[in-house]
Amino acid sequence: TTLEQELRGANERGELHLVYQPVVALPGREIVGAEALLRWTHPVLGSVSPAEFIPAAESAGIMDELTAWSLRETAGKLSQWRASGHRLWVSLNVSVRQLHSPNFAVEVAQSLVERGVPPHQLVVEITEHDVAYDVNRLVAQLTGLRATGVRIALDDFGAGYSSLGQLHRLPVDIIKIDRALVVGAEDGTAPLSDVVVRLGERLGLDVIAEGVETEAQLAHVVEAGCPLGQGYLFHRPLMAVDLEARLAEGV
Ligand code: G
Ligand code: G
Ligand code: NA
Ligand code: MN
Repeated sequence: TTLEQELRGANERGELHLVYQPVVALPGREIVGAEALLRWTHPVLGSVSPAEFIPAAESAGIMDELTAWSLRETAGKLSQWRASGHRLWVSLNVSVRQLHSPNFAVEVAQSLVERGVPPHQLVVEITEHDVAYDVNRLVAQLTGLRATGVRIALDDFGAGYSSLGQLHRLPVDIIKIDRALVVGAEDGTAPLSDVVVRLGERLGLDVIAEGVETEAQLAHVVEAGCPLGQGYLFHRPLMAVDLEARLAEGV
């Protein structure tokens, strides 16, 4: 059987779950948000990487369903965390294909309203790569989504498919500096991450340095004035209960 066949029904069998990788404020490191990441534990294959199963889910035509499930799951957690006094935001990765589905903005708004979660607590991440497709259409979709009050993050910024020339047109709130520019902070890419931080300041956008793994990389992004960070140095992607434990320690 193919991965696609195995994926059908995986959710009903309870094989999927979300993990949450915290985003911290710099330099204090308090948790202000988290990125939700899908995980699939296959009964025989074990943990399958989203890099493998997301393309399979797309071609099996079930990615919309998985995104809808992730959305409801996330809204449920946000609601639960609010009730415990934690107002962190959560971001969801969404591919352009989901974004183009006609009811997406309505589904997002409904899931949040049902759970009494203010829309600004949800962030939708699109990747810089997706900007290359059809910018006019993307701008229209993002504008509709953002009108619901949800915030938009541009992921993997600086990874190569440069959206720099389009950035001023894109209705985004947050730029995530690609890991490659952060990990290389010690060996030559430092000026590039500096520039992205300045760009964020000039455009009034929040900036997250992704993939921070070492104290030296952290020192660099802090020196550059980057307001937010994410990476193994701070936290790995966590099961919801483990995130809850860290949040409880913080209060
Ligand atoms: O978590 P990990 O590094 O293994 O993720 C690999 C890739 O899969 C990343 O690019 C990440 O953005 C993507 N990914 C993880 N969860 C989701 C999801 O729920 N939807 C989409 N579209 N991509 C995801
Ligand atoms: O493409 P995207 O940026 O959404 O990918 C997110 C993925 O990056 C997650 O699956 C997560 O596991 C991974 N990740 C998060 N922090 C780090 C880090 O510090 N180093 C590395 N190598 N990967 C990371
Ligand atoms: Na992402
Ligand atoms: Mn990312």
